Amino acid sequence: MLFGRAQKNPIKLPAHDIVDWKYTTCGYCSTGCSIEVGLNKDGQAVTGRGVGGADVNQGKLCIKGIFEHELFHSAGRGTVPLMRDKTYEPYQETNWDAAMDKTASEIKRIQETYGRDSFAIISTGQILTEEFYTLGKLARGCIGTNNYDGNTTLCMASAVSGYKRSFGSDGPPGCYDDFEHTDCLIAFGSNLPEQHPVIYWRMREAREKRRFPLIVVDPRVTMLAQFADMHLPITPGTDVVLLNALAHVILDEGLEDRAYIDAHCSGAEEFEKLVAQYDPVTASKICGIDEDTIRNVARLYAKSESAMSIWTMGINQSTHGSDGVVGINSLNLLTGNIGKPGSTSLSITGQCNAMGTREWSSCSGLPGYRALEKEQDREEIAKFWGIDPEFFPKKRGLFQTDIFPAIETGQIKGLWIIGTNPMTSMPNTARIRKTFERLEFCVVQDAYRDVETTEYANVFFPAGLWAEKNGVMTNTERRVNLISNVIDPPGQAKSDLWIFNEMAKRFENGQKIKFPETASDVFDEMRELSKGRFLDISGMTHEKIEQQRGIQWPMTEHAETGSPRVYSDGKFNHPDGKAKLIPLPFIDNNEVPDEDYPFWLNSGRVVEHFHTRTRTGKIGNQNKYSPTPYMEMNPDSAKELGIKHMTYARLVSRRGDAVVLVQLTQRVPRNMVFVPFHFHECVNRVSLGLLDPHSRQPAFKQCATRIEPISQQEAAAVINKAARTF
Ligand SMILES: Nc1nc2c(c(=O)[nH]1)N[C@H]1C(S)=C(S)[C@@H](COP(=O)(O)OP(=O)(O)OC[C@H]3O[C@@H](n4cnc5c(=O)[nH]c(N)nc54)[C@H](O)[C@@H]3O)O[C@H]1N2
Ligand SMILES: Nc1nc2c(c(=O)[nH]1)N[C@H]1C(S)=C(S)[C@@H](COP(=O)(O)OP(=O)(O)OC[C@H]3O[C@@H](n4cnc5c(=O)[nH]c(N)nc54)[C@H](O)[C@@H]3O)O[C@H]1N2
Ligand code: SF4
Ligand SMILES: [Mo]
Repeated sequence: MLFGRAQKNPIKLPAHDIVDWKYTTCGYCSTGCSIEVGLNKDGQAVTGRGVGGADVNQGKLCIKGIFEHELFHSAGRGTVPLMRDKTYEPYQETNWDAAMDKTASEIKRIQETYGRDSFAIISTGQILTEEFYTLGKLARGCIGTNNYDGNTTLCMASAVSGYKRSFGSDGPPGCYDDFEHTDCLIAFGSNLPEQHPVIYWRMREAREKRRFPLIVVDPRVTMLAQFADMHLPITPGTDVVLLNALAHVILDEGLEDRAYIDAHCSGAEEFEKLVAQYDPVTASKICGIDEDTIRNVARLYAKSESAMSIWTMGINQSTHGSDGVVGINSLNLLTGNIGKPGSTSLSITGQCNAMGTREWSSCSGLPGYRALEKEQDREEIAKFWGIDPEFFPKKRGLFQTDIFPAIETGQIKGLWIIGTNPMTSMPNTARIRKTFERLEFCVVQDAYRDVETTEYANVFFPAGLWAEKNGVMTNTERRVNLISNVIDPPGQAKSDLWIFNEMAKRFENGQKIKFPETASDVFDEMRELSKGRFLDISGMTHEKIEQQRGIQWPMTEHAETGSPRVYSDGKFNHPDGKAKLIPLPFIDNNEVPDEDYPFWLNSGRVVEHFHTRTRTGKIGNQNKYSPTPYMEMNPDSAKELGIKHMTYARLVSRRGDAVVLVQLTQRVPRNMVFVPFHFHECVNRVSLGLLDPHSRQPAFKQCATRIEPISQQEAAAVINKAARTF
């Protein structure tokens, strides 16, 4: 007879008869969890599990990783190349040669008619590093357009810009192991438990062993804020003011690490002069955090033996995004908290391979953190690729957020979109829609046929995704990990690497430059180009990476393994070897709530979904848990407007409107609503996205909105229309 749990709710694991487990790395967020996909005797991927011996996740996975193998059979995949002359015509199925020839001839026609930069390329943070490097060769070396960028401008551009300004180079200095050593952690605008669940688990494990204080700076009471010792509900867009005030207190009370500043930083005098203006009383009136809390946090941070800061989109997606990153870096420089165990300024990256594109795609320059602005870098790469250095522009072209306005004004006439869905993810999508209508030619390369951008494309290239391909990705802590080709892409879909290689053959320089067919041969080129550089990967091979379950750069040629931290010697990448303390005057340039639009509109993510839901929208449990566009709203403000829990309401801004289901919660203050951005025709119809002057990243998280009650019947009609076919 069975008793207790065994009788009540026996757990039965489905029997899958796995004959082979294949090693790979998760393709959603930047945590970089190692996964094994289980194949049955028919070679079908039927299950997945975390890899026990992997440093990053030690066997754990979040809901997205657990069900990732279901992607191989998900609805809406592209399986055949498609083509049409006019975007109002239906697509015709075609073959690769015809689709490629058409695209190459349109690129050439547009470039010959309007100039080389009139054809733009926008890529992603979600293909493999070898693919990024190859795309860079194609875009910079063969097609030769300078208007080549990626969706990382919506995501990591502020972190990149801030790291470059402070330290002289991109590249996050710390690692997850820092949680094991730190005595104090501040998280700025980062909701780890939902967005990086396994990094959160690492942090929580460390905190259970040694109870270090956790301070969360976020205008919402996020899940992370609920677990924090202190929550600082900052006024949106004012983190720079808080950071200036923290620096003010540290300097005013003599808590800074003067020896570190003297030895390793430049610009201290100007910096000190500026932060002198941001006393806690003045700052509290702007950033909404009371003066004593500012003082307490400053003292706690500066007096801790080791302290670290992490941040994500609450900082990057702001008109002060780059400044926010610089401010966080300065807080850590000021207190000597860089490059030591438990001491770091660590940007939590977003997409699985946002780091790979930063390092190797040539979007913002040339491969291996080289710059177009440097003659030596141009010459090195031209020589390595076997082309004339004069083929390269001498400074970078437009960012993604400037490419769209350039289409609007007719400067750009053709566009190739790879692995990104701006129809849903860009701010003010009504404007993006009109912009797409102005293009003479558009090609979309995506794993999914039903991605919204195909509405405006002339050609569609069906791509393989994730473990249908072979190559590496770099995670938040600079760990390069392997994705292996568990199964092949469906139908005629091909890896992005194959597509770039085939396209290169159609350009003159494509005959001169070598385009290796296998990812490991491409990786060999990258290793060669990385030798002696900050991001040295010359000691890595695909085999070593798999054996070690990911390796952190730098790893020099004869090294046994990688390096957990950079800047440990206090030597930075500016020409004088020092880090810069940069003064950050604050200018209030946001759209702020007023009488007509009385709420802050904040947006972000939920744990179940990834971005524009091309993937997670098709996976049973994930879509079941979060099936519809919704908005977090404070019960007090809802009561004033006569809006009830779980009814629909209309969100209105100066740009447009959207209909959402209302979730009443104290998680947001009375003057704010929060909407996940995963749903098409939703929050980005309303958002503004003012740009950061340094990084050109949009301030997705701040604009003003009004909430209106709506007839429930009308609302249901709007929601049904916006919903995809799945
Ligand atoms: N489940 C899931 N995980 C993901 C993703 C996903 O789509 N789904 N996407 C991945 C990607 S690409 C990214 S970039 C990351 C994003 O990861 P996160 O940045 O952690 O997620 P978000 O929800 O975009 O925003 C984080 C927080 O910023 C806060 N915020 C808003 N304005 C401000 C402000 O002015 N100051 C401060 N300090 N905070 C503010 C918001 O209230 C929100 O709670 O997640 C990655 N992981
Ligand atoms: N309001 C608001 N808007 C936001 C944000 C926000 O917080 N608020 N966050 C911004 C941020 S941080 C980000 S990163 C962006 C993300 O925005 P997008 O990049 O537009 O979002 P995704 O849905 O991830 O789009 C990736 C596309 O790549 C495809 N894909 C996946 N794997 C592969 C592959 O291997 N090859 C190819 N060719 N295609 C592939 C997917 O099917 C999908 O269509 O959104 C931004 N937009
Ligand atoms: S935490 Fe990120 S990398 Fe890990 S399983 Fe989840 S989505 Fe994948
Ligand atoms: Mo992102």
